[in-house]
Amino acid sequence: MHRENYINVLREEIVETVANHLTPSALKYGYSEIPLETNIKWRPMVLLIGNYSSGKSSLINEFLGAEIQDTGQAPTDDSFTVITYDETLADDAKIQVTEERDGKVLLNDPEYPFSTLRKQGQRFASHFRLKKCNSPFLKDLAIIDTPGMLDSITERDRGYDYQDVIGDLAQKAGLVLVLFDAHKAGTVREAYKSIRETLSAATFEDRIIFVLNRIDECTSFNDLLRVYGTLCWNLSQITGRKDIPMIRLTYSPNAAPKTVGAAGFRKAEYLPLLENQREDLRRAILDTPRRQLDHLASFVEVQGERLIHYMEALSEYREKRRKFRFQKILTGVLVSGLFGAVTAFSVLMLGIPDMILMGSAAGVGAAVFMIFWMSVVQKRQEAAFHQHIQTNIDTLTDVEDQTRKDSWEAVRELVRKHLAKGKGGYSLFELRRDLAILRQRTAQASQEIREAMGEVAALSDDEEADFDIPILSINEISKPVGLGDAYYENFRYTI
Ligand SMILES: Nc1nc2c(ncn2[C@@H]2O[C@H](COP(=O)(O)OP(=O)(O)OP(=O)(O)O)[C@@H](O)[C@H]2O)c(=O)[nH]1
Ligand SMILES: [Mg+2]
Repeated sequence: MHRENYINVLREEIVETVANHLTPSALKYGYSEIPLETNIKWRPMVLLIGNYSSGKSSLINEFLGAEIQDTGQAPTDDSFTVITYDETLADDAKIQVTEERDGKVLLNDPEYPFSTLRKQGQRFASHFRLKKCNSPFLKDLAIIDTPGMLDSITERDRGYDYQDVIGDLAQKAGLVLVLFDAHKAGTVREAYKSIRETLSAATFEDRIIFVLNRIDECTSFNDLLRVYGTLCWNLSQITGRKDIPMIRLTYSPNAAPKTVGAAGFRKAEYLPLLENQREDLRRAILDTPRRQLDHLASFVEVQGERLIHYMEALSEYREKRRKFRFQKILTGVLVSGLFGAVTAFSVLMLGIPDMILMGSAAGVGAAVFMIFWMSVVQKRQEAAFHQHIQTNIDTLTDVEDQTRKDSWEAVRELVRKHLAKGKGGYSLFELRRDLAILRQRTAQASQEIREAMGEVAALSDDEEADFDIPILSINEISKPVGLGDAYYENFRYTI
């Protein structure tokens, strides 16, 4: 089996591992409302964002080898288009759009990872679509073209939360290309917000590539340097980084003559020197499936770590609550006993020295007091305890090192929210058992994934990989022990 296939099989197996071994506990204990694999289950995605008319659609057409997306000088396309592979046509068929589906299908079909965007409403659904295309470029990935960013537009004009959608898609994407054009190297407002806030929250620096596009339109090499300098300055201001992020310089040869006018078009002499940049960009895009494997491997480790930390905190809460309850009940029993004794003594003081009567009075007195204790005092104390823990949530965990600090930071609010909601419908015993299983499975999965990743790194492009299916032996354990059939049948996904 070749490297690409090995990567694909491994990707599917990592997703399966998440679905089988992390998701059941994540859903059961309220760590997540949707299956954890929702964002990673589909093919690797490359997201293109950027100013309007920065040449996003033209560059996509360039890579796909056909006019798949509409292009034009004015803000042309106000839709999000997911372009994916269609393998049904013969290899030598002309590259074309083979099927189009509208947003509603895309948002509701569980095959696709876009159900999280349903909350954006009707306006968004009508600006979201899928195109299938037989370009070989798409064999192992999908591309998402987006509406150009503008200065004047507001959320109300768009009718959905544009930044939220970009953030959601960036989170799912293995690579995000941020395009600027030579005319608008000073960034527009929406682009500023996307880079400064949305992308930094949704993805990682190493998944973002900045591209200065349409460089053929610079009038001279000097002009190109000025534009490049302006963009570097703007980007360092936006990102707040001292080092300048790597910027690829490119253009779409097929679009270029159209804009300048075939007669007036003269290929600038610096362009041939920069052709390799588009090739680098093409390679970076095609490398997304492999890069995404790294992301998936760390996804399993990070989510595993966080989920374990989350469940540990819940377990600590239950443990504390059990001790507290036991102490208070014991106090109740002692006080009730005392109350019974006082009742018996009162009977004696009334001048009735009858042992049976005194004993009955003590029993009734103690029982009445205990009922009062359990129904009033105990309840109040438990409510106060519950409240106390929520305001002192950090007492539920030790954060002995930076990794633990980071994972606690990520789950602290989730724990608080979960406790605020109430009971949870599981026992401490179950929680501990599931936690022990999860610890063991996460360790095994991380170890096996690391070994398989080592295998990928050692393989060259045309080398045959020698391996058994499944690559990860953890997938032979298909259902987590302890979360049995009843759990799967009774559980309702709350997407
Ligand atoms: N000279 C030149 N023109 C380009 C290049 N890329 C795109 N164009 C032209 O610029 C215009 C806008 O290109 P699009 O690809 O539609 O840009 P976009 O970023 O998709 O625009 P929106 O979808 O409206 O945000 C079109 O007229 C293209 O022909 C390029 O590299 N060089
Ligand atoms: Mg476009």
